[in-house]
Amino acid sequence: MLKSRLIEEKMLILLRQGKISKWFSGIGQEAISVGVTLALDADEYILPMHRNLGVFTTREIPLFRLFSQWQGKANGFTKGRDRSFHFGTQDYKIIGMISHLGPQLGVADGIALAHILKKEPKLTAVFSGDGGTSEGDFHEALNVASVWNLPVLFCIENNGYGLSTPSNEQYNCESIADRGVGYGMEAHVIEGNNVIEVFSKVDAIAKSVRKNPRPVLIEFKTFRMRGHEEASGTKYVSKKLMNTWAKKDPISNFESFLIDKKIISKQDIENFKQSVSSEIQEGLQTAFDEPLIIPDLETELSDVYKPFEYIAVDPESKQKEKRFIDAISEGLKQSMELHPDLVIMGQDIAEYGGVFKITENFVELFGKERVRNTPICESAIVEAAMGLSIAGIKSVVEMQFADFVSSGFNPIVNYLAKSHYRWGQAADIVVRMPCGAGLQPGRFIPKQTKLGLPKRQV
Ligand SMILES: Cc1ncc(C[n+]2csc(CCOP(=O)(O)OP(=O)(O)O)c2C)c(N)n1
Repeated sequence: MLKSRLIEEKMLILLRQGKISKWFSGIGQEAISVGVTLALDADEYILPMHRNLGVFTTREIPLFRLFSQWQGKANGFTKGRDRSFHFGTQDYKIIGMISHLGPQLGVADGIALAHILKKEPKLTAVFSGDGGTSEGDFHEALNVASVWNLPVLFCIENNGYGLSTPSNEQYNCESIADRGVGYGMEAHVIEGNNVIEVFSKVDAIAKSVRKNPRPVLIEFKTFRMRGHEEASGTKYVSKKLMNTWAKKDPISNFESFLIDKKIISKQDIENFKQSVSSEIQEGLQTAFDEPLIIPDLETELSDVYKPFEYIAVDPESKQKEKRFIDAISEGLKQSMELHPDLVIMGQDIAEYGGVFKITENFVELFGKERVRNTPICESAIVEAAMGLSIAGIKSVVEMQFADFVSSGFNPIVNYLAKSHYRWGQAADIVVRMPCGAGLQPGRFIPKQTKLGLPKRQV
């Protein structure tokens, strides 16, 4: 916790010196990031948000790499394309956020699904703030996790505000944990500023989830001690509230506890501060000394798509005519045979066979684990597909009708399309969407013809 705090204090100085451009402070909330990360095994994925520096330090990412990331240098994680926490790293099993907050929650579902499919006794932890729980992605992700019984810990840091909006303007229930009932999900409230409580309770939950996979909603009560980001200040927060929470500082309280119990001395704390400060100084120096990245067009463009080898399959000599729909079905079937872990997800695609019967009999052939009916939630399923890809499993997502892809717009354009460019993560996903003309169920632009009849615009 102290390491994370001291890094932040240094970043606030660098911000004033104009050496970094932005900072989202997690000061006062360190016990949650650190306690949750300690309760996870090192090979379990964790999906942090913008205030979770403690996740990165607890996973022991060398500091020069973090500083290099924020300086836009090559030892960072995004080749200088992003100077924030918007990156992931498979080496440390950390999957960073996209700016839109909520999509992380569905991605965690996909990673957890991969654990179930691979029969691994592992869980995934994902963070959100209280504000982020108002997004549709939150509802979709929790619902999917519950219906599919996925081992995800949904860790909600309730720090009182979403930017300037207080909790009572964000949601209208006593506690965010109360929503667990509605999702059919176990839920807990944990005192988020007490690292012993955070660690011991999350550790017990995690051990139980590994044995008996299920989603769990955990609300951590905490407080944001600084502005949303440094430029925005805290004018809208009363002094009284600030003072109350200042007394609950997770670090000073833990230090007092350790000193009272004679586990460490004041001198130990001083020594620890000294050694962390020099580690920070060294890391910063390394990052500052790194040369600037000179971008070139070829590298930029070649990182947009993950390179792959296209294997052309020549047509058979014995060709026969078939309906387009049967060709698609056969193609999918061949893919399911070629890739034994490929998963298809979509509405009504299992026993019912899909609205166009493309996946008829697929459940008999490949089983329900791989041919998955989904709730009606395009966003969460696209996000789950991303999670599967992160965990090394291919998927096909079927949009029941092409028009509904717009409900999955954000994760497609911002997660699937950009992850490889941002941090080298492939989105090994096919989004399949039937479209066509002639049925007139959707919108068209009526236009008067010479005959006065509307002419279809396709
Ligand atoms: C979809 C979306 N809308 C708006 C924003 C701008 N924004 C960034 S963080 C934030 C507040 C988030 O509040 P909360 O989830 O409670 O997390 P906290 O910042 O308090 O840790 C807002 C409004 C955003 N990133 N994404």
